Amino acid sequence: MREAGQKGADVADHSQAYTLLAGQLADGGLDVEAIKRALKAQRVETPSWGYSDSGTRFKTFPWPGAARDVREKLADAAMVHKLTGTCPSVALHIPWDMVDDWAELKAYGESLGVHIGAINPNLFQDEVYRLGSVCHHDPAVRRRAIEHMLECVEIAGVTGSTLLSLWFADGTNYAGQDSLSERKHRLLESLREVYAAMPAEMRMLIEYKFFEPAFYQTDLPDWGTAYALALKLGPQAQVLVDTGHHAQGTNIEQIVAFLLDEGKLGGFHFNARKYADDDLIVGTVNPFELFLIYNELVAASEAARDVAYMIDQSHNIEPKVEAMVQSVLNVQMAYAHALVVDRRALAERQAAGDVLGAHRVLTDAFETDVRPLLAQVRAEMGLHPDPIAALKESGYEQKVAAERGTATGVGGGFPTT
Ligand code: RM4
Ligand code: MN
Ligand code: MN
Repeated sequence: MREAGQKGADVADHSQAYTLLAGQLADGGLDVEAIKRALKAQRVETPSWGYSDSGTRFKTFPWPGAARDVREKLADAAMVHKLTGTCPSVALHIPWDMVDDWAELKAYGESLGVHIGAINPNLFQDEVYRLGSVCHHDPAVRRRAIEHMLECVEIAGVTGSTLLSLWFADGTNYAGQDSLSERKHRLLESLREVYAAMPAEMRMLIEYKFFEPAFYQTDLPDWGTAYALALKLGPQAQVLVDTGHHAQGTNIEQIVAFLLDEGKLGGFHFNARKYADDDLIVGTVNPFELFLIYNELVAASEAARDVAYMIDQSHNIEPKVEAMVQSVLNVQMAYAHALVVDRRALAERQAAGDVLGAHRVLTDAFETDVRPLLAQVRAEMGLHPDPIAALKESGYEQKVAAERGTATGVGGGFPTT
């Protein structure tokens, strides 16, 4: 029996709907074959940390079959890639995913059909980082942070990763706690040393976040700060936009447009921030915003060629593999909507000063039901037109639940006594 709400992606009826849609798009002057080629070439990297048990400072609810180590995370990521055809790489977090033999892990991933993507150093969980890492007043702590990043550059060399993805928890909680300008100098000086150690093909992605864990001041609070740093460091340094790291109401697509135009948009961390910053599935609350971001990326064309698309989510109350597949589908949906924007009409309406006419070109695209197009693309890629249904039919979740079991005593960040 067909589940309610799944009709648009139904295997049996998508071809008819696709034929109708393809005709309409072609009549509107769009090249449907080119749109399908673009969708088939879309890539989204999934994060190792999205497959394991994670929670909040209140509670971590263990999920049956959640990945317990990096090999199981790679296996889950490979399953997501098998279902979507879009996710051949996996971001790692060091030391969460630390192994002795990186060449062996790389080969293991490849045997499953995935490769290792961005390397994310962890600069916030060691005891010494209580007052920060690269901005810390003590040079010995900064040294430790720098050495860890250099170690990550080396790991990336062995795994074949070309992205060093940096997020710092650095900041202060009280006015006067530390010198704001000195912290700025320490940050730049530390990053310069890491930048100098990177091979030519590697890029440093600098992530910003406007609050948390420090609440008075954050050393990298916004895109402008990250951009200024990237400019000083050089062409291999770029900005990473995490969609969850802005104040409510921020116009993220404008930031995207600016950075793209300056050649400084390195990549994305996709998620939805209704929760706090990066725990909810991208596109679940604000699909229009995600569409507008993709609209800028499609409009930028070649200038968006090297942008890295990554998911940064920690799933707390939902099935992890299904959550990741859903995230990828939402990103594909945003891209498909952006690809059906009538760009000629948009330019015409803009040139005519037609405020609402131009706006309607965008809403027309956003309101187009592109599900038959995506189903057709998947069918042409040899995939199930409905990856969620395929996941459920595969029995994968039951299989890993039986094999891996359910963790006990995962707790949460608050003391229990
Ligand atoms: C941060 C940021 C980083 C992520 C950490 C765990 O808020 O989004 O990208 O790695 O959380
Ligand atoms: Mn992030
Ligand atoms: Mn975050």
